[in-house]
Amino acid sequence: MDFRAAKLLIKADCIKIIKGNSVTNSIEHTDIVVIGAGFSGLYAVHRLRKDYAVICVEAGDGVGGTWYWNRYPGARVDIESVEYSYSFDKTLEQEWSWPEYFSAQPDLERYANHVADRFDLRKDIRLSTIVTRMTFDATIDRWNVHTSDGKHIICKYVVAATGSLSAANTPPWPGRETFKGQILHTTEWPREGIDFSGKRVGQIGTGSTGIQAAPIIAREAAHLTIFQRTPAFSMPSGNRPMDAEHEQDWKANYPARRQEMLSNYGVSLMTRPERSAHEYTPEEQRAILEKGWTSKSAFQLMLAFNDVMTDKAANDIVAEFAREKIRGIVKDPVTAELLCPKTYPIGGKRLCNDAGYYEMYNRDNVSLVDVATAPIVAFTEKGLRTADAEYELDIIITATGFDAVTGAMARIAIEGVNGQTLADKWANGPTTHLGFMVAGFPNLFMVHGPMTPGAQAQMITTGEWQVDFIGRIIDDMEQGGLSRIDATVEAEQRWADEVQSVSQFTIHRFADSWYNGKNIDGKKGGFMIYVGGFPRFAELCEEAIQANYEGFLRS
Ligand code: N01
Repeated sequence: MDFRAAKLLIKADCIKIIKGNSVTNSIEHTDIVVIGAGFSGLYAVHRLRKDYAVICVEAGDGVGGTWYWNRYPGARVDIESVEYSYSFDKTLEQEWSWPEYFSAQPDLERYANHVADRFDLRKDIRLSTIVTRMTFDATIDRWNVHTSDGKHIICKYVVAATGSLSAANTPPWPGRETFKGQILHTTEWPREGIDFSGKRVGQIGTGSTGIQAAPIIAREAAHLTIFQRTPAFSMPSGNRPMDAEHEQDWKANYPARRQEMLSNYGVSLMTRPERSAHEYTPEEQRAILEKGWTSKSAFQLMLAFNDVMTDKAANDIVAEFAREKIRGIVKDPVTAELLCPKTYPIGGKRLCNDAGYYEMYNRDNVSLVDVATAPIVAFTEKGLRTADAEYELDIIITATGFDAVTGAMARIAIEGVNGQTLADKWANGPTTHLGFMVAGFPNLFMVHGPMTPGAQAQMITTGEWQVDFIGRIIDDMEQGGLSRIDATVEAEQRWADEVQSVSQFTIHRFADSWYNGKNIDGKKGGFMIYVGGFPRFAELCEEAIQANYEGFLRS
């Protein structure tokens, strides 16, 4: 029997999977709710809508997710745009042109809007709407989804494309309301921009975001004070206008390149090293590192030797090279030394990319304040107070990152079977099966969820892969006439063991970062990113499905 014809007539035959939305007693019914219209959410709408009715709920008043919210000055991707783009439509690949190698936020947002229009996705997307609460009704295997506009949607599946870097981390210092100036978080930047001219600006945070924003703000502001807790390693981004030959080369070779990306970290065209750092003389090491530094390929430095990420001694060689670069660029030796990371390995936190970040410290209107030794304690009427001084400011920018990976999901009141909430279940750290499902929360799938490769792989391409994988699971459910899929607690434990064990082989374990939740005071849990590589991740997912849905319970 055609599976669409056989679509479920399950426990409550009034609520069957329907290929089409309906409304009864002001409750809407649909097959799938997708949360988030970022790049993965947009593709989920496109992919799943082919066979099912879909409602996508998006908090922003536009599409693009990360590239909608993060419109701070300098926001730019650190993976080549020809790669960091959708693969699902061959015509789209050919018709779209990126003006630069590493696109800036406006171009990425423009691309997201183009895709939404081109594939007519908007009709199924509800903008400016937040999912506030979700409860699973185990008697009918349906999710009740409540949204900020007072709507109640009943659906069979939820696909959460909520993003792993979407819930802002706003440090909880007292006195925020007393500050007479303006406080901005980089991920909630006003569309109309900010005029920094003549202003005394303070920026807290020197991660990827802060490092991109600061040089641009410094050019405009009267004075920029950077409050740094931990210095980051950063290398020149190598951004430049796109050249026609490079674009044509990609367009002619997309199928093979996309394949190559999936057998890698979602990126191709990186020269993979074959030899250990220890196989080279210091002079040879230096020559290789110089080449990496000027490679114009964001992370080539980390690929100088095959053991940079696994051997502390090899890593130290690269880290010292990067510190020498900082000392060579920054003229004031005290500032240069403060900017040199010494407490964790290079690559232990995600390597940053910049356009003139270190050079910026040679400007007269920029100063660096070390808030590791004298932490920020409060906002004041005039600015910020640290343990040993007060700084007068007109604008304070918090480039303080995210309650990453779990934050967006844990902030929604999600109640699974037996009334347990997801926030409670994850109170001591996230648990998932293959990063897609959480035991006790049936029919709920996550894209780029906790314990997937996340930002350790290229998010658009691997996001498409994950959406397709979820689509396959749903198709199998429908073809099999099933109503519920859940993960087992044992499978969650096995996956947690796998995630922890692969992380022990890498130097990530020596760094506190959003990868392990240690960027936020009191956040519990271990390593939240799968660093065993995307190919192995995909292989393990495939194996679970092939082994009759090992680790899943289907009924
Ligand atoms: O966030 P972060 P981000 N007092 O967590 C500091 C992606 N991304 O938004 O290191 C003082 O890295 C914090 O200090 P510390 C990319 O995956 C990509 O910059 O915790 N300081 C740190 O300096 C990236 O990894 C791109 O000691 C405080 C900063 O705030 C991820 O997003 C661009 C503090 C936060 O750095 C996150 O980057 C931008 C406190 N209480 C982002 N709390 C590209 O594609 C926090 N900090 C290029």
